[in-house]
Amino acid sequence: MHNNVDTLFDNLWSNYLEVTPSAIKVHELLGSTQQSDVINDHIALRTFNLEKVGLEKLAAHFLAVGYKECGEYHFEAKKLYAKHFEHTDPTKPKVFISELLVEKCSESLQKIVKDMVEQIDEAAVTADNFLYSGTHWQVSNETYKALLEESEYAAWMSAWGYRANHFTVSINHLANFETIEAVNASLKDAGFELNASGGEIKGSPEVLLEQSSTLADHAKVLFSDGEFAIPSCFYEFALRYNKPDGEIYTGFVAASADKIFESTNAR
Ligand code: OOG
Ligand code: NI
Repeated sequence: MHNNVDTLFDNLWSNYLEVTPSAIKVHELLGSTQQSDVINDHIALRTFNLEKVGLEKLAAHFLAVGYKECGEYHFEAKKLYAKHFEHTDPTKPKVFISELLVEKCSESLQKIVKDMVEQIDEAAVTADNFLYSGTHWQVSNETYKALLEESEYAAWMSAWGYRANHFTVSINHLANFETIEAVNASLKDAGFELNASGGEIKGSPEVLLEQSSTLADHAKVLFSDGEFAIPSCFYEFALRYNKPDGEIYTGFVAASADKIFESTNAR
């Protein structure tokens, strides 16, 4: 396990950039040419709720570097469960980890996912690099497409595995933008496509969090039956509001998160 939180995020970031080249353009556009100028509100990771690789196995890597569990979320229709984690240092990104509730899925999906997870070496799960280790299996594009029919989340996992599926710019910390509307307008002017599921802006000042996101980049995956470009990872934007007690809201909003998941859907 990592003992340094910054090294962990640096490694997650470079791994994310490998399949999300537009993230560099996003930073340039929002007034930065250096990664360190943009404060990330949070990152997100995905997994399956199987014993070997469940949410808690991913969380252990963050607990080891000073994170605490802070909230939980249910997504009935997508068959997902999630928790979020915060560091004692509030300038460190929050972490959102979800897992697919495999037993709620079809027999055929269960078999594919169990076959994938069986191929992971038990020791790999606690190794330093697990959270940015990608896939530990190879599926065919046929299998990917079959998963896509039932669960976009499962299909994404089969192709990309363990990596940050997005980073999130904290709009609160941007020097040149005050509103999420202004951020979205600037992204669209620059040619980015936004995730419009549930509207371009998810949430509101009333729920203390507004979010938007780009549609995932496309990147090539070497499947067992050939190379195909499919949706990889995306960038999110978050603006947080103060609670009545004057403290900033640090949680997530399930109804909004439900739509953010769709940022990896095919265009
Ligand atoms: C996570 C989606 C939820 C948020 O900020 O609400 C989320 C995912 O796509 O894995 O990131
Ligand atoms: Ni997010």
